[in-house]
Amino acid sequence: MTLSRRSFLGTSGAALIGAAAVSGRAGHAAIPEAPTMKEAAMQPPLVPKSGPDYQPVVTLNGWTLPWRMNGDWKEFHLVAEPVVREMAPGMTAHLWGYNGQSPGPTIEAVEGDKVRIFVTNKLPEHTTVHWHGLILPNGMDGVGGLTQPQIKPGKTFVYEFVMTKSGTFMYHPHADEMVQMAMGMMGFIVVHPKDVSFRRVDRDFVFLLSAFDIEPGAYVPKVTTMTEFNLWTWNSRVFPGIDPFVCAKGDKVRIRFGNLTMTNHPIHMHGYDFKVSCTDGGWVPESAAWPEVTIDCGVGQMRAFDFVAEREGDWAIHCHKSHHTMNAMGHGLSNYIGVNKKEIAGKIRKLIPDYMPMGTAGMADMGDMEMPLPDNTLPMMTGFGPFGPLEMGGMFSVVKVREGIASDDYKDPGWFKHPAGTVAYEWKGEPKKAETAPSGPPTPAQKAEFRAVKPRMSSNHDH
Ligand SMILES: [Cu+2]
Repeated sequence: MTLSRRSFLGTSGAALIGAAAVSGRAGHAAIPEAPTMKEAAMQPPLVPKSGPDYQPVVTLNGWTLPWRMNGDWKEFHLVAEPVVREMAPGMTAHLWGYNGQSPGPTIEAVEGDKVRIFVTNKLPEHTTVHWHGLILPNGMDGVGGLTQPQIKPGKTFVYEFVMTKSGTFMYHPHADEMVQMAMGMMGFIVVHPKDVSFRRVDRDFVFLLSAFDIEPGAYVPKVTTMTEFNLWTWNSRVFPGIDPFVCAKGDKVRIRFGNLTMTNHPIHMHGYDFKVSCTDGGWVPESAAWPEVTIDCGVGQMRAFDFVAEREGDWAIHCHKSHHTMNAMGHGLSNYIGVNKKEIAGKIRKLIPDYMPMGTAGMADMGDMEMPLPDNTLPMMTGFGPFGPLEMGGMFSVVKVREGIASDDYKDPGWFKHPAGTVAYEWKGEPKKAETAPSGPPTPAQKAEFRAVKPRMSSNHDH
C-alpha cells in the first residue's frame, strides 16, 4: 500500500468527537475528551486522585492516558491516528499510533475496575483494538471479523469490561495487523492490584519493543517487511533517544516490557541480578520468581523483573542481540577487518577528497566519526559517554542509580561520578621481552608447555 502525504495531515489538536459518531450501549452519553501528546519526553507518573493509592508507572518517552469517572465506570478515549514520532533527536518518523504518539498512552487501572474505552478511528483504513492478556468477554476481545466488525475510518467503538486481574498487559490492533503494527500501533496496560501493598515497588518503568524498516533518509516505514527490520526501538525510540531509568539508591524497582516485534529480544541489565516477577499471564509467585541477568522476551510476550537499586552507577540495559543495539545501515556492508585499504584509499581520494576507509580493524571507528548522512538519518553507532563514544544505537539505555534522588524525580542526573580508584585503568609498566616469538627449534622447556597433562582421579591429592 502507498501512503500519501495527505494521510498524515489533519490530525493535530485535542480530538473532541461528537456523540453522534458513537455506536454501542454508551452512545447516549457524552464521549470523554481524548487528550493528545505532542512530545516524546517522559511525562510524570499519573498519581491517582481517588481510589486505591497505587504507585503509578512511568512510560519511557511516554505518558499515561487520563480518564474520567462516569458513575462507577472509568472512561478512557483512544484515538487511532497518523502521528509524527521523534525516534531520537535528528530523526522523526511518520507512524500510526494513538492520541498523538507511537506507542499510544499507557492505560492504568486497578483490579476490579469497570472500564469503558472509546476508540475513535482517524486512520485511512479500518482498525480494532485487542486487549492482550486481559480476561474479558469474548465480544470485547477486539479481533476484527471474529469478535466484532472492524471500526471504519471516522467511527468510534466502545469496549466495556471489568479488569478481573492485576498485571502487565498491552493493546494493539487486530485488523491489518502486519501493517498497523509495522506502523507503530501499540500501547501498554498496567492493572494495579486492589491491595496496593501487594508486590509494591517504588519505581515502575514500562515500555514496548517494536521494530521498523525505515530506509536512511526516509520517513515512512516499509509495511511489507516481515523480518528484515532496521530500527530496533523501545517505545518507538532508539538510543541515544531512549530515556534513562532513573532510580534512587535503595528503591525497589520494577521494569516491565512487551514484545511486538517479529523476533525475540534477550534483555540484559548490568550490575544486578533481578527476579522475574510477572508475565502477561500473571504474577510469578514470589517463592518461584527466578533470578536472571538476561531475560528473553519472545514475540507477543511480556516480562517484568524486580530488583533493589542498591548499587550506584550508570548500568547499561540493552537487548543482547548486537545488531539490535545499532541503527539502520545500508545493506551489503562487507567485513573489511584485516584488509589494508591504504592503497585503494589513495586512489579514491583523488576522486573524492574526503574518502575515509573504514572497518579495517573492526567497526568501532564508526562510533566517533561524523560522516555526512542523508537528512533524517541517525548514525548506525552513536552516543557519547563520559569516557568517549558509546558505539550504540537501537535498544540500549542506562539504569542510573544515585543517592538522594527524590521519589518523584525521573530527570536524567547526568553521568555517574565514579569514586577515585574504581575505574578500569591502563597498565603502564614495561612490556616483557619474552613476548617475542622464539626462532629455531623449540627448547625442551618450550616443548614441555605443549604437553597435555590429564589429571587422574584425585588419588594423588589424598590426605
Ligand atoms: Cu533485540
